[in-house]
Order: sequence, then C-alpha cells, then structure tokens
Amino acid sequence: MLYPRPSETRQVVDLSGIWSFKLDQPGETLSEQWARQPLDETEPMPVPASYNDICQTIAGRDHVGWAWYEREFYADPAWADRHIFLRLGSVTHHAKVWLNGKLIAEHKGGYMPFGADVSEKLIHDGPNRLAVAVSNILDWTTLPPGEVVARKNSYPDGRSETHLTQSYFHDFFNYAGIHRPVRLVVSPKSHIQEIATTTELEADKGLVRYEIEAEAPSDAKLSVALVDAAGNAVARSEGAKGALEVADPQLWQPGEGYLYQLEARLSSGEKLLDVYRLPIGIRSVELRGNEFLINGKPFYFRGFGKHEDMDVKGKGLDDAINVKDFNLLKWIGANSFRTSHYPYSEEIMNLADEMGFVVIDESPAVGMWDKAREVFDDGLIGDEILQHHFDVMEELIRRDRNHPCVVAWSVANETASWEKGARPYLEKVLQRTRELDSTRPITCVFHGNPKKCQARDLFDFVCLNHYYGWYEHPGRLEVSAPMLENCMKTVYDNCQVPIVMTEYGADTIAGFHADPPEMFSEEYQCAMLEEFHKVFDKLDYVIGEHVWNFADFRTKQGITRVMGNRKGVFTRQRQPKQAAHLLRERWTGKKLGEWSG
Ligand code: GCB
Repeated sequence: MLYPRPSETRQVVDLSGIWSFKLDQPGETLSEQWARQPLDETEPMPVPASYNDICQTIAGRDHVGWAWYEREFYADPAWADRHIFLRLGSVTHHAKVWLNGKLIAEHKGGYMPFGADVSEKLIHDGPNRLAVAVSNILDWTTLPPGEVVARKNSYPDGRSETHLTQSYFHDFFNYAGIHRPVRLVVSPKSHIQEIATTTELEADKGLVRYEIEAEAPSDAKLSVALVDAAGNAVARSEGAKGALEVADPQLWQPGEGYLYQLEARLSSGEKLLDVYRLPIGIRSVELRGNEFLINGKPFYFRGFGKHEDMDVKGKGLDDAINVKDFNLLKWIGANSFRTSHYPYSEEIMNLADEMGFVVIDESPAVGMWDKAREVFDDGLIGDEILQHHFDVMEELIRRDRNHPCVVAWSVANETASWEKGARPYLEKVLQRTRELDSTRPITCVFHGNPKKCQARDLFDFVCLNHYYGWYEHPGRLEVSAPMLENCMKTVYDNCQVPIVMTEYGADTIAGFHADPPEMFSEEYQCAMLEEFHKVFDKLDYVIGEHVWNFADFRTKQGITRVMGNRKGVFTRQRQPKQAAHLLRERWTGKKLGEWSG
C-alpha cells in the first residue's frame, strides 16, 4: 500500500485533530447502533494517540473491548470525479469504520494501514460523519496473542464483583486507539495503485527493477524516471514493468541515506493522468559466510531494540519524539535498530531511509509462549493464528518492501521455540515470507535454553535475546560473559550462521548509584553491558549488538516492573543514563566531556 504523498495530481487531506470519543461496554460487545447517529456524551480525544493515558480514569486506562471515535469533515465538490481513499495509518488492534452510517472497512491487526475507496460514498453538500470503533482485545487468533480473563474480587463483607482484564504474554502496555494519521488520499480516477521495487549492484552499475499497478484505461501509458537528489533524471523507462540502469550510482549506505525518486507518470495521449514519486535507495544486501554485507561491505549492527512509546501519547505517532530519537541514535553512534515488537509507523521508516539507519523489520508476533503451558504443542497456536501471521507478513512486506533501510525481516520475537510444534509453524511462516520477498535475509528472535531450541537453524541469521546477570543469575555479573559465550558457541555450532544479539540489558532507575555495582543502579547497567561486549568482541560470527532498550517504556503493572520497564539507556523522557555515555564511547570513541557532535 503506497504511502500517501501529494503531487501535482494528488492531494492528501489529514483528518488528525480532536475527535469525539466514547468507551463502549467492557467485553466483546459492540453497540453498532452508535454508528447510525452521532455519539452522545462524548469526550474529546486526540488522533493520533493512544487513549489509555489520556482518559483520566482507571476504567479508560484499563478498558477491555471497543471504544468509539467520531468526527465530521467536508468533501470538496470538486472531488466528485476524483478517486478518494480513506486511509487509516493504524488502529490497534481491530477496527470497524462507518461513513455516514454505513460500514465501509474492517481490519484486524494493530500496526498496519488499511482503508476503503469512498469515492461514491461521500456527501458533497454537507458534513460527512466518520465513526471508527476500536477494539483492544487480544486472543489466540491475534498477533500478539492474549486472553481476556474475568477476575472475581470477593470482599470480607460478602460482596463480590467481576472485572474483565486483558492478559498477554508480551512486555509492553497494550495501548489502544487510532495510533497513526487518518487521511483522505484524493487522486485522479485513473491512478497509480502500487509500486514494487528492488535494487541490485553490478560492478559500477545500479539496477532498479520496478513493477507498477495502475487503475487506468487500456490505452494509458506508464513512464518512469529515476531522479537524483539534484533533480536530474538519471535513467528512464516505459511500461508497467521494467528496469532502470544507473551508471556509477550514489549508493544508499548506513549513515548516508542517499535517496533517488522513482517518478512514475501515468498518461493517456498527451494528457497527464497521475504522478507518484517514490523515494528509493540503491543498495544491496547479502549474507556471505559469517558476514552481513551492505553494498558488498561487512556491516556490524550497533543500536537498539526500541518501542513506539512515550508519556501521555502512548503509541500515537509523534514526529517530535521520532526526530528526537533519530538524533539520539546519531549522537550515541548507533547505525541500526529493530522494530521490536511490531511494525513501526511509516513516518519512522521514512526517517530511517533519509537518515541512513539500518532496520530489522519485525512482525507483531511477540509473546507466543507461556511459562505455564505449551502453546504450540497444546494447540493454543493453531491454523487461525498461522493464517493471520501470513496476512501480517504480507501486509508488512507490501508496505515496507521499497524502503532501503529495511535489510531483513524478523518473523517473530521469542516464541516457545523449545516446543516441537514451533518448528513446523516457523518453517511455514518463513516459507511464506520468502515467497513474498526473496531479496532480503529472514530471521527470527530466540530466547530460552540454547540447547533446546527446535527452529533457529531454519533462518538466514539468528537473533538472540539473553539476560545473563539479570533474569538468569541476578546480581552475578561474573557469570554474564562465560554464560553468554557458552550460549553463543552452542548456537553457532548448531546453525553455522551469524548471530545478532538483539536484546541484552538491565533495569536501571536513573539516579540510582552503587559501587560496587548493584542491580537497578546505573553502574550495574554499565557493568553488565561491558561483560556482554567482551564476548561480542571475541567471536567473529557475532555481527551485531542491539541493547535492550533504547528508552524506558510502559508495561502492564506487576511486581517486576517499576512504573514500566527500565532497561532504557535513555529515560522515557529521552535523557541519557550513564550507560548512554558508555555506549557512545564504545560506538563513536567520544568521551563524556565531548559534548557536541
Ligand atoms: C525480552 C522481550 C522484551 C522484554 C525484555 C525484558 O526478552 O523480548 O519484550 O521487554 O525481555 O526486559 O524483559
């Protein structure tokens, strides 16, 4: 699904702002009649944002079930002969959308754009009423999975009451709402619908292959130009499918996000029908032996697992926080990140392209394991969730395939990979992903006892999460390095593919200090990272280090979380802990006193 970009033939109308909001009854009910007339007794709610921390009540924060959003907008009468697509950047996790009382779209999955053609459904001489119902329910058919549990409170005086709660097996708060912008994409009736590109390098030539889908009359023609950053067309082609050859191309590289624009023009005779400009970067990605090559050069991943997470807005798109995060990534000397544990906004992916950050793009398959049960082998994970997993991989790849920043797909984070059923399941997801994109390496993130894993040898490279000195052997820094080394050797001996350490770290409360280092202090976080670094520096098949986590983030409440997960190297407000200086020195050579740059 193409990102909405204005051009001389296209307009994008942003419907962000304050909408009317109302919670439905807790549970799985949906008062559909609320879509037929304007909602009453509403409260104001910003879009995009999660509603949880904005509602000033426990009922709002912890709501389980549907919530309603509504707003009015006007359609320009000049749009009567245009193609109008209503596009929702993401609604978490289920959405139903009504326009003027009619159901026009439904979507399952909280991190992907979707929408509907509303060209014939708009009113041009009065307000249009848009209602969006959002459900945050997770079960064993969704990704991530979860369970709605009725919890009974019984009191000494004999009273009792039941609360519905959402349980889930992943470690970030189940924020819900309209998280990304809602837009009207106004384009000509004959228009470009999809563009898929791949790039290759051959000696000193760059090759950009493209395929375009358009809704257009049969005599319509497509012409394509590749335009460099100075505005010069460096290659041209005709037709819906073709290849553009660029002599001596300026490559997209880590740290230097050079972008060309692939300018696609749809015309009929002399008449220009539509223009779409797609930013693309020319680069190659390849695994060779123990090396991850970008443009033929070995690449070592330095960076973080992140989250879309911030005060008040939760998971709502925020350009200010996103740009700040990229500036912090640059400051600390990171060159990459993983979209742990779900696809991030298209706006973040665009920034990564522009700023030259390398991305491991992850699906929302997280928390597919449970301490108390077998999830694959006892049939909790079955065909329905597998089909949904195929769907989200397809949606993700269709959305992100043109981003040069994406160098690998991660199909899941931490499944019950020790169960027998994990292997056939992950094998199918891997196969489907490979069918969708054969140009990028595919990985999966593993945890747990390295000797018991059933599936990691399937993947092109392995991602590992381990917390030796934290969850395993808490407080015992001396075991971190030997245990990690042993684990990595076991994995490598079994798979013979390179390893990225995608999670290591320690909860740290900014301002807590202890020497000798003690858990939760800034010193302990630094010491633990250093123990891990000794091992990475020793083993040549380790091709990357992603610290967990970039910043502190919100989780459900629990006795192991102090107002959220505190493994951030930055606080939730994006201020550095001591570990940020340690990493900056490791990754850039700059010391604490060197403030700028
Ligand atoms: C993990 C998970 C991540 C958690 C982290 C932790 O292994 O992948 O989602 O937040 O551990 O801090 O426990």
